[in-house]
Amino acid sequence: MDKGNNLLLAGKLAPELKKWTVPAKDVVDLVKSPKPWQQVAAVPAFPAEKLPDQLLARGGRIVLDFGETLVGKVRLRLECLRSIDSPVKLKLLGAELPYEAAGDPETFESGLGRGWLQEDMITVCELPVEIELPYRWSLRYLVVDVIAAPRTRFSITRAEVIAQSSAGQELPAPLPRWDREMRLIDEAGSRTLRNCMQNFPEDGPKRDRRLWLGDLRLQALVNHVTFRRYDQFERGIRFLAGCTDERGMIPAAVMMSPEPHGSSFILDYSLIFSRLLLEHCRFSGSWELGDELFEAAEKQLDFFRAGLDENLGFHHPGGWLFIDHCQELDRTAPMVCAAIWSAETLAELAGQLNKSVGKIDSLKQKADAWRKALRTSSFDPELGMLRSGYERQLSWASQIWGTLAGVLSPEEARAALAGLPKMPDAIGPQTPYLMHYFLEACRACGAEELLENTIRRYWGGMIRHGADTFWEAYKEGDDFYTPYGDDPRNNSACHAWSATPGYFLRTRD
Ligand code: RAM
Repeated sequence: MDKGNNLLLAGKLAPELKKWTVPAKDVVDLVKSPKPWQQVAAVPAFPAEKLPDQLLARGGRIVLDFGETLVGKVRLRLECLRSIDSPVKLKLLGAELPYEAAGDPETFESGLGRGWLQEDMITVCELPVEIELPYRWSLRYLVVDVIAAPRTRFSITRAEVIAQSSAGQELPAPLPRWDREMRLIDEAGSRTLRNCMQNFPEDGPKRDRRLWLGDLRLQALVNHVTFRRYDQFERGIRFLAGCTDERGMIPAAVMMSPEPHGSSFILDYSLIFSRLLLEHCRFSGSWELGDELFEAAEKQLDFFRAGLDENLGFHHPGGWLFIDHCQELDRTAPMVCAAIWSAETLAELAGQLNKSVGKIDSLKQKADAWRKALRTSSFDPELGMLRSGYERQLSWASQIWGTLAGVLSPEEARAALAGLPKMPDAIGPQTPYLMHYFLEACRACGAEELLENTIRRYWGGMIRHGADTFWEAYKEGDDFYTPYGDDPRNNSACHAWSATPGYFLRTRD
C-alpha cells in the first residue's frame, strides 16, 4: 500500500464547504433551577428582531439563541446613534448547551484544556461596524458581555452565524413511518452528522475536531441513509490508510496539521477498519478501494494476535484499548469479540473481492477458533452471559460485542441484552458510542422492539433534555458526567458517534 498516494488522493477529495446564514432567533435568559438538564434552562425573553431596541451599556449582557446548533462564524453588527467617545469591548462565549453558556470560563480548571471553550474578546473603535470572527465555533447560544462601552448607549442590530458544512444546510426529509418523537430523534442525528461534516468528517466540531476511526465508521452508517457523500468517507479512509505507522497499524485518529499524521493508536479502532471498508464498498458500490486496502485491513489482526497466549487467551498487548470511556471496564472479552467480528468481516470482504477460497477459509477458521476459546473461558451458563478477564467481570460491553461476534447465540443474545438493564452490578455504558453498539447488537440478534425502546429512552432522553444534536457523553440520570476530569464543559454536545439512531430507523424492514 502506497501511503503517499493515499494522502494524495485524500487531498484531491477536499470538499467545497457550503455556507448559509442563520440569524439569531431569540434573546434568552439563562435560568438556574434544579429541574432542567444540568440545572440551567435557556428561557426565551424576546425575539431577536427586537435586538436593535436593546440599548447596551457597560455591564450589559445579551444571550442569543440561534434556534439550532450550528457550526460556523459569528457575525455581529453594532450601531450607535451618535459617534462614540471610547471603544466598545465585548466578551463573547459560544456554547452548545445552556450550562456551558451559564458558566464562567475563569473557573474552568480541569479536563482537556480551557482552549476548547469558545471564548473571545473583541474591541471596536468606531460604530457602526460589522465584525465576523475569523474562526468557526460550534454553538447554539452566544453570550455577549459588555466589558467596556462609550457614554452613548449602543445596540447589536444584527447577529448571525455564517453556518457551514460539506453536506449543505438541508436535512433529509422526515421519516413517514415514524411518529413525532422518532422524527425528532432522526432529525437531531442528521443535524449532528451535518455539523460534523467539515473539511473532513470530524468527531465533534467543538472538540476534538479530529478524524477518529471509530467515529468515522458510525458516521458512514448515517451518511448512507442521509447525505450520501461517499466521497468524504473515501477521503477519511484514505487519510487513515495514509497515516499507518511503520508496523502497518492504522491509527485511531488523524491530525491534519502541519501535515496529516496518525496521533493515537487504539487496537479496537484498528480492527474496526475492516468493517468501515466493507461497508463503504457496499454503500458506495465501488469495490476498488476494498481491493486496494484489503491487506492493510487484514494486517490489523496481527496486532490483536500479539496479545494471544497458546490457549488463545487474550492479554493486554500494551497500547490503548478503548471500547468505551470507562476506567473500570475489563476489555478482555469485548476485544476478542472485536477481533472475531473483524475476521468475519474480512472473510466477507474477501468473498466480495473474489479472493481465494483458502484466504476466506483461513479468516473464518481464525474467527471460529477465537470464538470457541472465548466461549469456553468466559461464558457463564447460569446467567447466559459472557464474563470478562481474570475477575470475570460482567458488563454491557461483553454482551454487546459477544452478540456481534456470535459468541452468544441469537436467543442467548436477546435474553442477555434484555436482561442488562435489570443488572445494576453489570458495568454499564458511559457514552453513546457503546450505546450505538447496543443498537447494532439488537439488530444483529433480531431484538427490534428492544432497539426501538432503547432509541426512545436513551436518545429520546437527550431530546427531552433539550438536545437538537446528540452528545459525546450521556449517562442517564448523571447531568454532570464527563470522561475528562470533573467539568462537563469539555464534553462535546454535537458528536459524530452518537448520530446513529436514524440509521436504524431508516433501514428498518
Ligand atoms: C474522545 C473523542 C473521540 C473518540 C475518542 C476515542 O477523544 O470522543 O470521538 O473517538 O475519544
